[in-house]
Amino acid sequence: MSSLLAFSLLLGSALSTWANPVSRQVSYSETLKAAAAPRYFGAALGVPHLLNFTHDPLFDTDAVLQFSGATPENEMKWAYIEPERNVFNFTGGDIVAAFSEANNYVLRGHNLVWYNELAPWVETLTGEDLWNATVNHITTVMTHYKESFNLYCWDVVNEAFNDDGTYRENVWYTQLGSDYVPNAYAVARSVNAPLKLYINDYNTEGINNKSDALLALVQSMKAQDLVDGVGFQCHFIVGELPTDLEENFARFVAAGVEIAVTELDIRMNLPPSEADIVQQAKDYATVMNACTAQGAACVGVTTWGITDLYSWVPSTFPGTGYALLFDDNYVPKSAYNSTIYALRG
Ligand code: 9MR
Repeated sequence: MSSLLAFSLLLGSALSTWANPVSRQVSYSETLKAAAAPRYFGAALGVPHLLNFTHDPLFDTDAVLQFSGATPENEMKWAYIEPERNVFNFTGGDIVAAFSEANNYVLRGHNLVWYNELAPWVETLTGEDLWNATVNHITTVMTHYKESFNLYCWDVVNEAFNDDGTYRENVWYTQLGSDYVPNAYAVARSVNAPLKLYINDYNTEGINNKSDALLALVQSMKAQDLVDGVGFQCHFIVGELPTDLEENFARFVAAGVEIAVTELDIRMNLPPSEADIVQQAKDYATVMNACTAQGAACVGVTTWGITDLYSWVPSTFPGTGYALLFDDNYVPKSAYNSTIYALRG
């Protein structure tokens, strides 16, 4: 059997399992998605994770039923989707999108223009050639997903700024100057006008030089009808949340855009201490409260994964983890209860 056929069969059986979740091992009296409604409550999902769902004896389909949103953790990034110039591979992104549709999730497109996980060939381009390749990428990817799936939004430019509020010196900034940002949004708008266009970043959750720069850019792009939403990633350390989260979210809402918490996790040193577990529950509630305080303008929350088992945190920050709402065995934590409590108001 060809590996492609084997993969298709695996995908086929996986999709039918996802569409008809049957093996319920834990029953919850409440769900994140019910508490969050009318907002969505999403999770980053990766293909390795999704494929494990059907084989992993620990997998509990009720975890899937906790959520109402998804972001592909990596599968729609440039390096995966256009690894060679004009050679597009939508396989991974389509798996996440199909899973998302089968479960009626709100699906966020992530992302179109990012310095990281960028196909190496892009970094060799200059001037107009780089811009043409970027227009082709945005247009082809957005057109594919417009025709095949029902996305809620796209992160068009991801992580454009340095912490001091200057532009990050990625290949686009170096070659094309800061206009690459609004120009990329203009292309995205021309491909799919009704779709929400987001700008997404980290360390912009509190009021600081970086969020000041982001706000100024958002105000300018909003005046040109180029941007609809701002994603606050919220990769936090327990006990170290910005104290002005709510105030900062509010100034973006005042600029006329919607906002979303897009990549939430709150890490701690391992093994977790009782004090950190309690603090984490408070911190998750703080994030929920900062969102709900914005009313309808905060449209949803996404955690960067479901279970700690598949979190990016331990490999990136060795010695830390326990950052999500479900532990390695899909057991919900104190933070799960505090999240629901806060969302319920
Ligand atoms: O969780 C993602 C990890 O698996 C990847 O190796 C990494 C690089 O592509 O990206 C991680 O997700 C990032 C997200 O796409 C953008 N914001 C920061 C996230 C954590 O690094």
